[in-house]
Amino acid sequence: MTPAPSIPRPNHSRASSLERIPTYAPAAASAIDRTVPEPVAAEVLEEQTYFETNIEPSYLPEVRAKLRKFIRFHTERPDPRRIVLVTSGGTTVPLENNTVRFIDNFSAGTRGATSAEEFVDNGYAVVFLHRQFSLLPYSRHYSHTTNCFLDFLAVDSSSGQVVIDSAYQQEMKVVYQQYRKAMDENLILFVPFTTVNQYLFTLKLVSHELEVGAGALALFYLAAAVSDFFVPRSKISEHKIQSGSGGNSLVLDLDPVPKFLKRLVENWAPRAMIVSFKLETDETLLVGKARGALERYSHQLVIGNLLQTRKHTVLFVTKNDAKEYSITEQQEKEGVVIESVIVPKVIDAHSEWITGIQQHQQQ
Ligand code: 9Z3
Repeated sequence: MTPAPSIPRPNHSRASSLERIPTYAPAAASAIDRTVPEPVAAEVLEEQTYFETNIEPSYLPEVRAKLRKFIRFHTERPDPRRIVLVTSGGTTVPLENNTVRFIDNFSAGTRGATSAEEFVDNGYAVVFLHRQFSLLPYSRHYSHTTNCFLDFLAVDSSSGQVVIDSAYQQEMKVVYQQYRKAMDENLILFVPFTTVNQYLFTLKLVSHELEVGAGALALFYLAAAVSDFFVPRSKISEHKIQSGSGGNSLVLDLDPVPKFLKRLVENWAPRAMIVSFKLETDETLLVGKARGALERYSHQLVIGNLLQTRKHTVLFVTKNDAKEYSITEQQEKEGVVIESVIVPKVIDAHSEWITGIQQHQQQ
């Protein structure tokens, strides 16, 4: 995607105030470091237990109906479109049923939202399964406190009307036109989640619908930061945990979230190409962990990234290969995003995957 030209923001904007302090990226010493081995993949029994004992979100039938319509719209045309499921943002783990408190993670949804734009730019339709209120394709340029949209406005002295500041006209025009085209051509279906339970139920639903409706034309691009531990329905407190109830401490007893990737690959969407992301903070662990995930879940590609460098460097790990891709500091300053490198490479792999499946079907 052609990056919108980046224009230096004036000093008086909110973007240059304390809001720019990256409180979302804590000091490395306090960041996660998962040296423990990869948990085992969930099998059929874990799947049954999970989906029978945890509650299905009530809005799921509505998602199913919209999704079917969207998939049909893109596949039942003379030149069927490929469809990518992009998952984006972090899942929460509620500590109470009437949720006051929950566990969250750092993910802002930048990877997912930016990648969705790149996929649209390359002719894909996108099911954007995202954490509600995290970054969205296109509007990400003007949302959240680090890029407050009010800073892009000005009052026109002759008409007295609020207008886009002349310094940002060109940049905003490019983004707006891309946004308008994507919306007018029905290229993105926005599907929200907040909790890890909502995410898992919706992922299973979308997988099934894409398998049936799109087969190998479907691509899974799993960039969401999914919680590793949660409070299952059998253990969750109904009401707000009282501050005095546990004496001087609150002890949380969390269960591991089942790893459904193997079920997705083997059973939910066996004809689709599956790409997962692997996040680490220790560089020395990244290749081994990514390879471990690939072997355990037997999908096609793991994109490894480090918390500290994820905006400019990623590692593509396949069965026989590990290849690093980066953008330079200068490119980053000029507004080039690493997703403009990642997405075309993933699309090439998807093309090969489709050819492979077609050849297999002809045999
Ligand atoms: C990623 O690794 C994403 O690239 C990020 C993007 C979450 C780092 P942001 O939203 O960050 O742009 O701020 N996603 C996968 C993270 C993850 O939890 N993967 C699981 C794991 O590493 C496997 S599914 O075990």
